Amino acid sequence: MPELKIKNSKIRLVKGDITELKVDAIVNAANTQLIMGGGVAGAIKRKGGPAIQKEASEKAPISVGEAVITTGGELQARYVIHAVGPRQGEGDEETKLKNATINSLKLMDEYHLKTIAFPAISTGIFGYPIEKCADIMTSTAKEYLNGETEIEEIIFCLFTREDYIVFESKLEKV
Ligand code: AR6
Repeated sequence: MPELKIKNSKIRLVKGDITELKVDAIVNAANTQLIMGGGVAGAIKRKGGPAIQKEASEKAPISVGEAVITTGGELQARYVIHAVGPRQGEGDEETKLKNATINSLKLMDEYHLKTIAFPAISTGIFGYPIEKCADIMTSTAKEYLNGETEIEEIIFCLFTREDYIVFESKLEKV
């Protein structure tokens, strides 16, 4: 079940490269310094050009669980939301990942944006388990869409088939 309808909105799963998506905003799995390294950030930097890092640096540093918005540069997406997830083992990971997700969604409403795509934040270089990430991010998205929001679609873009399957099973249960 790759799609879940909630009120007037939906949550959808996509397998592939988040930088290819034509949505209002894609989410970057960022760090507190907002310095774009490898993983999703590296792909965004390569495809989106230098304007994104330049604007992000002006807003740094931020705390774990926070998010900021910048231009999408040369990407198909109009904006990039830089959300900082926790590193595995630093403590309070669940709350921090939940906050990173909520704060990204709040920025969407502040900017009156309708479609957003998230990667599986923290599950690459930061080493957080994909099952827990899927659990937290899908339930947070569902909770948010049940409230007052202008968001029409939340996409979770998973890079591998294995990660996609984990998200699919969690979405069925939320
Ligand atoms: N599209 C979608 N998902 C992707 C892509 C892509 N193009 N590339 C990787 N993933 P990561 P983190 C998946 O490491 O763990 C950077 O250096 C990947 O398989 O991007 O939060 C930043 O600058 C994994 O499931 O983010 C930070 O310092 C997920 O995206 C740090 O890494 C997240 O992996 C953030 O680490």
